[in-house]
Amino acid sequence: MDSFNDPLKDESIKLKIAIQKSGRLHDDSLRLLKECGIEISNGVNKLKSEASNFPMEVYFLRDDDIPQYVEDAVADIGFVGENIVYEKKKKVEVVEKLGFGKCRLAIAVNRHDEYSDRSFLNGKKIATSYPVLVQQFLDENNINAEIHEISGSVEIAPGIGLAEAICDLVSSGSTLFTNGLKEVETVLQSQAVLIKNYQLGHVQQYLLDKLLFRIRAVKKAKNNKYILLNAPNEKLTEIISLLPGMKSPTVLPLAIEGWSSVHSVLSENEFWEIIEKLKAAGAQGILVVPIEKMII
Ligand code: PRT
Ligand code: ZN
Repeated sequence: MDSFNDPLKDESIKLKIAIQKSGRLHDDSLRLLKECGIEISNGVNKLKSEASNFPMEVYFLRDDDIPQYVEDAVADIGFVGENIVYEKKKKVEVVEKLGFGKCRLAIAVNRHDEYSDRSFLNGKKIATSYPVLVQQFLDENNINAEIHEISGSVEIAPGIGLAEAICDLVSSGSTLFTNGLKEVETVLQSQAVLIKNYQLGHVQQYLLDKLLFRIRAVKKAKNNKYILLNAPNEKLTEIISLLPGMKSPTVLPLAIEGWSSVHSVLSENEFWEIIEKLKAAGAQGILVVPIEKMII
């Protein structure tokens, strides 16, 4: 990386990123960049914007268009749902899952249908905006069904007699429920991902690596909590054995004789279980604090 000057100092070089102009991924995309220390003015009525403190140019686009822009190198990278990436089949590389925009592409049928297995779908009409992914699912499962492509309001198709089944994105499930449908198959688990053009230049790759380093630190911090507790010294060995920590917990003496303060990091997954055990082992005054960035 010494064949060029520090790109952060060369104002003509920018990493071009495409994010959704408005919709479900817009706010979280800008929030993630902000958490990475990158300030961008809001782009609701703009097509393009620039970061004030990172060499980055932001394009605000419809999510469906983002893979094409990245394939064509109009944008170097993009934040977009996996559902769009795999449906559009553009030549882009998926680099990192971003942890927001989580949903699943699922097949649903009428709530009263007796659905015992996938063979139910044979000979049926399935309404969807995701014909490529649905066809792939049908082929993989040897199902012969007809795909009816529609661009929106997929969930009303069975009610108006357009199809016997639908395949659409689901998050809470309430849209299916209010339309008298039930979810029966998952075609794809999806979340927002960072995609990149396959032939990124050296400088762009260098800037992407910087961004990825920050994104990973933010994601790690979100999955972990900082914990502080007080413990009687005779219980320290047991309490320390319950705490994984990054290396090992920090133990500091308290002003009161015979007590110590213990500091450590816990992952979100094991959090509640370990807290219960810590209490049972004699820990007191447990404080749990969010971590902003975590670099290990
Ligand atoms: O204008 P543009 O084309 O950019 O936006 P859009 O209207 O096509 O997309 P948008 O903003 O609705 O969604 C953008 C991305 O968010 C999707 O491509 C997914 O990756 C992700 N995402 C996450 C979702 C959902 N959750 C979701 N629940 N996208 C859509 N939905 C819809 C779904 O289609 C259905 O109508 O929400 C409804 C179901 O939600 P529940 O909570 O009732 O199950
Ligand atoms: Zn869209």
